[in-house]
Formats: sequence, structure tokens, C-alpha cells
Amino acid sequence: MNRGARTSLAGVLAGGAALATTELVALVAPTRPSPLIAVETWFVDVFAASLKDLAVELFGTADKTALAVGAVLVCLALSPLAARAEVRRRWAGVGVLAAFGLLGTLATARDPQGSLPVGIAATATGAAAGGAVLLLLLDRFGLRVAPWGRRHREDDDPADDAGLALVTATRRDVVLWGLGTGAVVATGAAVAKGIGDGLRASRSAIPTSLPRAGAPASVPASQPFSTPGLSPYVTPTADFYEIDTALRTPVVDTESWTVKVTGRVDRPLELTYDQLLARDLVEEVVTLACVSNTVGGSLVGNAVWRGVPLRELLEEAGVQPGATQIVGESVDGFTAGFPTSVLDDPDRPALVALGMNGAPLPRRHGFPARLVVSGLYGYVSATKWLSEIRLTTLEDEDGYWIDRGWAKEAPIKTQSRIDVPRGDDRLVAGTVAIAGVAWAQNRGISRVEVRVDREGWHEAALGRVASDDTWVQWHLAWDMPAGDHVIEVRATDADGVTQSAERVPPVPDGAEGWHSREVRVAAR
Ligand SMILES: Nc1nc2c(c(=O)[nH]1)N[C@H]1C(S)=C(S)[C@@H](COP(=O)(O)O)O[C@H]1N2
Ligand SMILES: [Mo]
Repeated sequence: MNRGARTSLAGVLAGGAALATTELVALVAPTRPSPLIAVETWFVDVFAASLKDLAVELFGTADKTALAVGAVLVCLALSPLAARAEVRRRWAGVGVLAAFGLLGTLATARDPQGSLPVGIAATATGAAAGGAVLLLLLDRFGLRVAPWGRRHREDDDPADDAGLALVTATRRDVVLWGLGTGAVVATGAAVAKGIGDGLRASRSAIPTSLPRAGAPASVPASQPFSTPGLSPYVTPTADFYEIDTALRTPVVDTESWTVKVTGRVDRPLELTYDQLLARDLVEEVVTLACVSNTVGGSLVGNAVWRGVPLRELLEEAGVQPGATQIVGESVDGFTAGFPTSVLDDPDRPALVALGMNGAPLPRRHGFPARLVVSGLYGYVSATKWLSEIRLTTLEDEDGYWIDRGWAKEAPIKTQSRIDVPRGDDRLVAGTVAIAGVAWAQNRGISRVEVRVDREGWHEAALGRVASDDTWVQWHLAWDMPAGDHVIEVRATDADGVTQSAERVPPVPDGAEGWHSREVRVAAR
């Protein structure tokens, strides 16, 4: 292996040692973001605005993993710089590692959930471990004598005053030290990840059940259509879409957690989890939708939410006349705000939800409590891991996504989606079930129409709904001849407004347009 490759290898292993050690030490506070997570969160917060068109991908689930892996790779890719610096100048490379550590400390300091003492301890230990590995490997790889000893005495030579090792390391040295260090670093990283995941899971003591609601939701007992592939009226929790900026799902300890009602109120409140559970709970069926959802997309779901009416808490706190905005803040610093006037309509459900589909909220949907307000996109209303409900003015504060290019006010737009047939379904000429869902929360859907090959609209049959705050299933049996066909759908809300054909992208206040599917029908 040539000098350059050996230098890079020493750097990567030193960087890996620094990272793994940092993450191991950060396990003393497993539910707080580690320095690495804090740096990634910082990156997301800074770049979320420019990445807003990618927001769906980025803040879904798969790409958070990609981001995490990417962050580690970037760190490892940069660490050869530390090795190169150290070869050139004693302590320069250790300084580079320390600078990375400082970045981790700063990121921890700015993170609402971060613990600064833990961040400092973790990054300092990490930089020290990485520095030690760097000095050791440069020495063993014959690149620079370690400060703690001159191993290559026989080569004592004036040039050695610079501290440069003059012997070439044997191939065996490089292989043994490289593999040995690599194995230790990989084990450390795996242990940090494994123990961390285990500790986080064990710290979130989610109760097995919730108190019943005094007024249970009236979910229709059955639906008229049983078309395979049609979205169920109530989305099973396990299939419910998840969108948030949290790189690690927050773990909330309900022993110490409270939710506060603050700001422009006469009597600020602070409620524990037990106090919330002890209140009279109600249930509402509400379809949640993400503004990032594209036409025909899957970032929408319907659930039975159980919790405390938001209006009740606000009445107890006594909202002052000057308050024009309600901001929900989460334990991880995310905020979402909507006008107080949204609550003027007494029929619009607005809950501090503790449960979903009959069970306590799962962590990924906001345990222990989240807001659910019918008719508003999630990014202005549905704060998960709720820590504070702040009464303020519309001018005084903007929620997380408002600074990042999304609209300040975001009522959900009427949309309809074709679930079946799918483009790759093998259809044969004859009667084909065309079915899907349509939603216009808080207004309700009055009509869904389908057309095939742009030849006139046909009204679909509608399923049953709990209220106008949910989506509705629709169905049309259509006689399809063999050949290629285009199916389109459009919905009309209860105000009589029909979706327009014009396609509008999700940014800044939600997608518009008719969903369509191209299908191929084989001859009988
Ligand atoms: N704390 C927190 N709450 C949040 C978000 C977030 O990033 N952080 N995202 C919001 C957005 S954009 C949507 S669409 C909904 C999604 O809720 P779900 O993941 O339970 O489906 O949560 C909202 N609540
Ligand atoms: Mo969203």
C-alpha cells in the first residue's frame, strides 16, 4: 500500500473511532440526540428550505436512513484530511478531529432536546479517542513517529527531527493494525447503535390501553364496497403514513413530561400525562393529510383519535382577545401554527390526541400527545410529541415550515384518488371495479365522478362516513373493452366546488389536479 492509501486508511479508522466513541459516550443519555444526530438535525433545519421539493422523500422514513448513512460516510470521507494534516504537522490532524467534535458540541447546544454536558463529554472523548488512534496508526503505518516513543531508533537520522518515520511499515503491520482497529471500531459502532435502540425502546413506557372515551366515535359499522385494493375506511395504525423532521423518533418519559398552555392566556396551564388521562376523553374520526402529498399520493390517512378537546383547555386557560394564532410546539422544537379563528366553527374537531385507533399513540405518531385539527394540513396543525400550546399572534410567530417556503395558512384542498385498478393490474375485458377515496375535510364530499378515455363523467357510489372530517370511499363498476384506457377522477365538496383539472405542485399550499391512471385491458 502506498503512502497516500495508508494515510487515508489511518484517517478513516481514526474518524470511525472518534464517531463510535462519541456515540458510545452519548448513550449515558440515550433519549437525547447524540452529537451525530444533532449535526444531522442542524443540517436538515438549515437545508430544509432549499430541499423543500424533496421534502416528501427526505422526511418520509427511508431517506432518513439514507441521511444517517450519508452523514457517517461524509465524516469518514473527510477524516483522511486529518491524517494528511497530522503527517505534515504534529497535532494538526488531532486539531481537525477536535474541530469536528466542536461542531458536534455546537449542534447539541442548539438542539432543543440536546444535553450540553453529555455533548461536550461525548465529543471530547470521541476526539481524544480518534486522535489517539490517528497517532497510533500513523506510527504503525510508518508515516509519522508517535509522540510517545521513537520506535524506529535504528533509523535515527537528521531528517527524523521532523518526527517523520523513515522506515516503511511492513505489509503485515498495515494489515494487522488496519484490520484490528477496523474490527474494534465497527464493533463499537454496532454496540452503540444496538444498545441505543434497546435503551430508547425500553425508556418509552407506553401504557397498554387508554381510558374509554365518554363519547365514542361513530365509525360506520360496515362499508358497501369490499373491492380488493381499496383503502380501508379507517387506516390501520401500522399503515398510517409518517412524516416528520425527527431523525430519531423522540422518546418521551411521561413521568417528567407535561404539556403547557402559555402565551396570551389569563391562566397558563401545565398538565401531566396522568392529568390528561383523568379528564373526560372524546373521540373524533379525522383524516390527516400532508401538504407534500402529490396528486394520487399516499400521505393521507384516516384514524379514530381519542383525547381532550382543545377548546376545553383553551377555555380553562382563558384566551385573551389579542390572540390570533395557536402554535403547537413539540419536545424536539418543531412548531406548527394556525389561526384561532379556525376554532370558531364548533363542529370542527380539534383535539389534544392521546390515542389513535383505540390504543395510545405510538411513538412515531406523537406519543404521548399530539394535536389533530380537522381540515388543516399537518404542517400547520398536527404537532406530534406536543410540549406546549402557545397563544400568540399570526405576526409574532411562524411555524417550522413557514420560514421554509410553505404557506402560512393551509386548509386542506379537495382531492380524490384512484386506488384500483392499478396501472400494472392484469385486467380482462368486462366489468372492472374502479374505486378509491376522496377527501375535503370539514366540508365533506358530495360527489365523485369518473371518466374513462375522456368521454364524459359518471357518478361513482359513495361509502359511509363518520362525519365530513373524513375521507369517503367511492366505487364505480365499468364495462371496459380490450385496449389501453385512461381513467380520471374528480370530486366535488359539500360547498359544490369541483376539483379543477389544472395540476398544481404541493409547494406552497398543497397539490391540485385530477388523479388519473393508465390501464391495459386484455381481450377475453
Ligand atoms: N413534532 C412534529 N410534529 C409534526 C411534524 C414534525 O415534523 N414534527 N410534521 C407534521 C406533518 S408535516 C404532518 S403531515 C403530520 C403527519 O403526522 P403522522 O406522521 O402521524 O402521519 O405531522 C405533523 N406533526
Ligand atoms: Mo406534512
